[in-house]
Amino acid sequence: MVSRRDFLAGASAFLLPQSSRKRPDLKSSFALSPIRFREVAQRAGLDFVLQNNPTPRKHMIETMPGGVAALDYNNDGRVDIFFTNGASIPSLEKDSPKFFNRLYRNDGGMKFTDVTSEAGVAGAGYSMGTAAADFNNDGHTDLLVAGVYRNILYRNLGNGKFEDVTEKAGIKSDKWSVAAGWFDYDNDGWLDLFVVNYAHWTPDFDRYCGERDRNLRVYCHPKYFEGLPNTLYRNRRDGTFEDVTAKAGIAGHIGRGMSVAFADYDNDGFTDVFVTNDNLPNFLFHNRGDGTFEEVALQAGVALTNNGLPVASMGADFRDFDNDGLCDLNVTALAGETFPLFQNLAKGSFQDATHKSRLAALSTTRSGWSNGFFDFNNDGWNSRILETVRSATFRWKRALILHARTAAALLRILTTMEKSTSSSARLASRRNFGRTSVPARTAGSS
Ligand SMILES: [Ca+2]
Ligand SMILES: [Ca+2]
Ligand SMILES: [Ca+2]
Ligand SMILES: [Ca+2]
Repeated sequence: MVSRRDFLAGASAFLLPQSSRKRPDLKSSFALSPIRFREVAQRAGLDFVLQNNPTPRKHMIETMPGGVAALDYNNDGRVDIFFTNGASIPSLEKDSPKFFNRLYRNDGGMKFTDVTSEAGVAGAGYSMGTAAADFNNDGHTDLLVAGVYRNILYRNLGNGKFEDVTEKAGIKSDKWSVAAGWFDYDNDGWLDLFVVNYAHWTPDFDRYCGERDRNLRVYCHPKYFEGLPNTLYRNRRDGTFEDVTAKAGIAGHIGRGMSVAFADYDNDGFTDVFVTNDNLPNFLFHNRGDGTFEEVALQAGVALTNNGLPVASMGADFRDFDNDGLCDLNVTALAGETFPLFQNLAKGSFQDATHKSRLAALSTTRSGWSNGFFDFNNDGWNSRILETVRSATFRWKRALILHARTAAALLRILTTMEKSTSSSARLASRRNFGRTSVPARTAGSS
């Protein structure tokens, strides 16, 4: 492990004149094993295909799904996979099995079985994100599905089946929700629920965007959609929730939320909340520890990139990529905007390290949704995986970006990766990491 100072010296070494350049420590990089993935989804029985149901009217919701959660719903020690799915438009009903959300049971040996029907989680409505966690502390992982005017809370009954307890729990479905996450904001040992809302939209929204003369209709820019506040539910510990959005200081902040990530970035013992906003400044809700939050993204340096402009922020991960004990932030955005990396400098402030880390150059041609820091080669340093989509064609593509100990090692690895990514870096599943999946008890803090 090296300090942040050492990392910064290494990361910026190639920008410095030779005389002041530190000799990079290459030992760890030589020991790195190659990272290889094989696509096994079909063979494993993971045949889910997302039905976002694109229409000629180019409804904004069509661009937003889907979500995925990795959870062990039957407590057999094997991680199962849940996918969310779209619906018919304008009815927003799952009027065909092709629109069902899907739960795949992991049977071991890289084989999965579709158990959607028997588990009772086919769902309703146009679903977007999902978040899995044991909200009632009974040892069985429950599921929250966020969607367009339809959020669903499933209680895991412990016998392979789920019960829809949305109404009983007091979870409202009066907004277009895109994502959600579970975290314990009041440290009472019971998980509370944060729901990310996007914007006002109804199937009647029919603004024409594009060029009528050429009959070229495109999805409207987010600026035409009035944003929404997010929602915070406090767990009452009796199976019901209290909407504390206003009381906690969340309601006054209007954004176009895309995803949420949690971490105690200032190490004060209370979990804080980061929300990406589409073409609006991001939110960092600092947990005051008294049941309320203050929005501090601008002063912390994570609302905008260094050029002072908001970007189409989508996925977020809030973890410590440089192993200095402080949680950092990475965000995905559209091609030309880069995937901003905000490095935690302690005392509540971050610096935009997107260019310094070379992530700017690597990400500027890509559009990304999901992202996460993971240590793929077990060297103690988080590599980074991005699920990227070419904005023009919506063809899914994935990229791996390694974080290495020094600039020299980083450059060497990146050169190799750039050559090999397209041919050999294949993920184990079709949608391995969802931007809205929060399978951990407190996501982003590990
Ligand atoms: Ca399992
Ligand atoms: Ca439970
Ligand atoms: Ca709680
Ligand atoms: Ca905190």
